[in-house]
Amino acid sequence: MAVDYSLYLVTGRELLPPGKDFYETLDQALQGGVTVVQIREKTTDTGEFLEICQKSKSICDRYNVPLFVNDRVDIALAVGATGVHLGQTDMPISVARKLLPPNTIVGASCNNVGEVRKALTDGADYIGIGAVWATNTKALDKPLVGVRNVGAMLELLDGTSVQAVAIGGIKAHNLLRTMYGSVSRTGHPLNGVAVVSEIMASENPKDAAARLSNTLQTFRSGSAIPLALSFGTNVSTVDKITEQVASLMKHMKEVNPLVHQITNNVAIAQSANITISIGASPIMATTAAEMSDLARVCDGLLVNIGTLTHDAYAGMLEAGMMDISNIVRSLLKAEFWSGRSMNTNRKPIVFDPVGVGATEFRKRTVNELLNTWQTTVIKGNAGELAALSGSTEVESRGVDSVGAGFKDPVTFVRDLARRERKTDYVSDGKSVAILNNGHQYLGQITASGCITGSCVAAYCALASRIERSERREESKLVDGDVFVGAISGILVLNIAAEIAATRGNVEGPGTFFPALLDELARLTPEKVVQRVNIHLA
Ligand code: 3NM
Ligand code: MG
Repeated sequence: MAVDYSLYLVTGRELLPPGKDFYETLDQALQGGVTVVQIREKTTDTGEFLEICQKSKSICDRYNVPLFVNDRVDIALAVGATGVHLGQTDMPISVARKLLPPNTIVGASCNNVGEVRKALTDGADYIGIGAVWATNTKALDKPLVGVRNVGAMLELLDGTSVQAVAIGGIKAHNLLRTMYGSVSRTGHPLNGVAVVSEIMASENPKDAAARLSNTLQTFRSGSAIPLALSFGTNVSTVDKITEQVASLMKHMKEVNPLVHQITNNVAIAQSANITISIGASPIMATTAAEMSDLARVCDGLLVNIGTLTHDAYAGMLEAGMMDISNIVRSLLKAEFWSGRSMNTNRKPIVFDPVGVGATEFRKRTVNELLNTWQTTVIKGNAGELAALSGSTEVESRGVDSVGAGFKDPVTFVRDLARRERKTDYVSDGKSVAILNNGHQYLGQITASGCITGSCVAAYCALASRIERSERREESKLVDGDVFVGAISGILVLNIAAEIAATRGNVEGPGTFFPALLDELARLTPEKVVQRVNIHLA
């Protein structure tokens, strides 16, 4: 029997809300779109476990949905289950195979690449990869996998027919991140996700299942994008990009987006000043306790890890979570009710992993942040992007990238963007825009990378504000185009730098910075159109 692993319900009777009946919950979950059910009982006696499986099987049969049994090969055999799921300390796969009828599906829990290799050797039909996120449903005795580490496990399944689901803490609000973030370098996606509490603990299991099922369809259709921002951009030519950049610029001062920036001590004042100069408003708050309030009023978030402290890190985690859950929740709600064009309340997160290669603490922190929320744009120098993607091609010294850079930056950036599903400097995973404006003085002042991040965040915030306003038509933007937003931020800064550097009174980096503020404040779309130097790869 071919099993559809898309939405895999693992039962947990102990999680039912008070007064809820198990079988009714199961039935409703199936109505909502669960595609496979595993009965999991950890403390139930054999007789009762058997009875639960028999009754559950007759319900699943009505929906033509296969039933698997956790751990107990004898019970699977007794009820004629389609499959069994075996943990690492359960019966070995080879022994279970001998006992079970041929064609019984056998799944294995895997926490790391070693366990995946073993499951392949032992002949598992599918693997459950977990725990991907933190969960209270099961006491975990192994480290969290983290969404960014799922891909390396999936890659081992290339060329086999072994299926894979992720498990652990998967909820409606992190499902898109789970799916996009898990795709391997080779393009191998998850076949589905397994959940316990998101459905079992719900007052309305049918809706809970339907929400997950809809989100999976959205992922598979490729139509929606983690934040419904940017991917699938229609930008095809340099002229079109330039036109959109100019259009965004025209709106900046009147829209005046509020850009929340958690940035480093070196850059705070520069970033705030630059943000004002380009026509946006900065707020530079770092404390976790104020993040939920800020997420409501701000139009975009910049997270820059330049002088990372434990406090700032707590704020970053919290801020991103707030944003992401607002965004994804509204996306899902709208998606649920009214199809595709529901892009309300989307807020971009721009992430600047400054010096990520420099210390273990930064590496760990960045990994954790990227395992927690979905950023919209990653901005980094070559060394940072290399460290982020595990490449050793470019090295960093402290926060600076050294050497000649990537041999093939276009391919590198496109691949990274595809894997992380973010816009980059500047790629959406399809097009790569190569921006050639700028001036060497930018490299001679501190925080020029950080202020680039501020400009990118401001323009992404603007793009997402415009996209959900009545200015949309006139702006000529395609859906919430953060690809163009990112390009605009970089272009505006680099072109203002070119103009500032050639002013008569600018003699070097010291006089350059105030001139840069001046030129940013009076930069016009016309000047940008005149000087723009982009090509597409
Ligand atoms: N197995 P929830 S995590 C049953 O890591 C189970 O193998 C896990 O529950 C593993 O969806 C887990 O409520 C519990 O977080 C998942
Ligand atoms: Mg077990």
